[in-house]
Amino acid sequence: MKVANAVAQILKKEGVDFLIGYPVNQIIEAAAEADIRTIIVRQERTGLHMADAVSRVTSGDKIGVFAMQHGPGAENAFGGVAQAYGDSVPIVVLPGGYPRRLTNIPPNFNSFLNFQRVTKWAEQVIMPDAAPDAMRRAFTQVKNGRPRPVLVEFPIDVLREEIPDSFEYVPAPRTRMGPDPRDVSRVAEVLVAAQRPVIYAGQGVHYAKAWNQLRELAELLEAPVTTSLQGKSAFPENHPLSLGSGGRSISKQLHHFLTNADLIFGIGCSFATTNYGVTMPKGKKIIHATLDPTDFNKDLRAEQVLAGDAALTLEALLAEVKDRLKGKPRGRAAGVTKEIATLKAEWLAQWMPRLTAKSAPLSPYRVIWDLLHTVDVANTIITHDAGSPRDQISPFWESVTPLSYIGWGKTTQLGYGLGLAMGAKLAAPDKLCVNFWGDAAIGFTGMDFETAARERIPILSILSNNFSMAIELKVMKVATQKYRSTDITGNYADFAKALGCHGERITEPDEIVPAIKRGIAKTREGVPTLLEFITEKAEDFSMFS
Ligand SMILES: Cc1ncc(C[n+]2csc(CCOP(=O)(O)OP(=O)(O)O)c2C)c(N)n1
Ligand SMILES: [Mg+2]
Repeated sequence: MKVANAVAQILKKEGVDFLIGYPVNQIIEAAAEADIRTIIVRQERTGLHMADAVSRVTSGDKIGVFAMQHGPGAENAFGGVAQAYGDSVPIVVLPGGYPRRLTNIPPNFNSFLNFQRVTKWAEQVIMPDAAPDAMRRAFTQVKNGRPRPVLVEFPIDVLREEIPDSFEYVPAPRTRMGPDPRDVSRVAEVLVAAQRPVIYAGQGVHYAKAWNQLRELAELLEAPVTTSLQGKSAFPENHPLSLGSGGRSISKQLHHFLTNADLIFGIGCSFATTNYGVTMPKGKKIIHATLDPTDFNKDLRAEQVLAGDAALTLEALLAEVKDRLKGKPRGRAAGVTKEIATLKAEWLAQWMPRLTAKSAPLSPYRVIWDLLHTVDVANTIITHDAGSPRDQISPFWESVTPLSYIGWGKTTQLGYGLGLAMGAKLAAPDKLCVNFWGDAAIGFTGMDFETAARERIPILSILSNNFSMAIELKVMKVATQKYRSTDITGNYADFAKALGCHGERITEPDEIVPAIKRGIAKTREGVPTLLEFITEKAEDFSMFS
């Protein structure tokens, strides 16, 4: 058979249900021949974002796969792969390549060379017979160790060549690595001794599905829990020990507890320095438990480190901590949860005028608050976008079930949220999948509403249209005043309708909830929906420094 068909057979063996792609790449045609649903997007970036969400919302059980053509397709895909790399998402990227005789000659774009720094594994297949081995290596890398994109470039002439039908392929294994037991007991000692510990959970908890173990450890230690944006929803945010998630904007209770912590225990997180994560206060004792030792002592010095899968690490710690506590809790829970509840009530009271504002243009906070109280939160998967929408929604959206919030922002590509919501809907069709974004964000990837309509991927898109790049107002004062440089415009409800979706423009506060209900009903009928809320250029965020 042809190499392209062999690759499709391998994808099938690896459990790939759909191949997201953009022509021309012979693997797309071969996948369709092998009964793998092919989903064609309107630009490579969105397709990669969709593949990304497939991996995220399944904890990597299903690996998102994307195929594109050599040259322009590969070049245009760069952003999507870089975003997945930045946020550590395991996807398989299958670019075509120039024919072998041209592949290393400028100016031809060579994916093997150019994607090295945004993948954990990149290979170019130069011999037809090497295709199964290359795919085995790629899937082994993507299913093990730190989640990150892998890439296999297939020159177009290779894809057309034959390999024996009898080629062998066994799906790549998956394994977990656990921490050194000596480190575990040292860390347990420190955790038990801490007076005001805070647990900081990252997305490693999602990939390890270690939600129950995290909760058990928190309850055992009577310690409050926060998460990174990527880890949001790893701990129920309505739990009395929850401080809500970190991000650029955060809750008052999180700020208070971090400031007063004597120990911060990071599990499944990178502690990477970022504008879009909570900054750990200086001088705190840090314990860092994560899968990839390259994150240790990188941005923060850690007192102790534990290398391993989050589930294995938490299970080992649970046993050691239980041993030390001997069934006698320290009796801190009542005090800690009361302190959290008091601060949370104060914080929400302070924000309530914004969350329930009756003004028009609408307060974006009111839109978020009404959305939160209209959808079935436990059965919704929501994601933000770059810009103000992220910082408006992330502290106030109370996630109650694992993987119900796709948080991101190690890099912050405007327009990422649409593909994430679409990929989430593909992987979890019974969930309401929502993206919350601004009018600059829709400018990047909005055309893929046509993909949502054509492919029947009924997401609910919540747009905050303030006719502005509001988050830039502070840093573009002169350009705005002289040249209106932060102004943008559009009628996005009409735009969505023109592409075959349901679209509504909402201007009045009383109309918010009815419109959301109509939108949800439309998604149930299989129609993607865009609700365009006309909002104020809000510049207030729940920030503390
Ligand atoms: C691809 C890309 N380019 C530039 C930026 C920088 N950036 C972040 S937010 C933003 C404007 C956001 O405007 P909008 O989506 O309308 O949200 P608003 O702040 O107005 O609510 C810009 C330019 C980015 N995040 N991504
Ligand atoms: Mg805007």
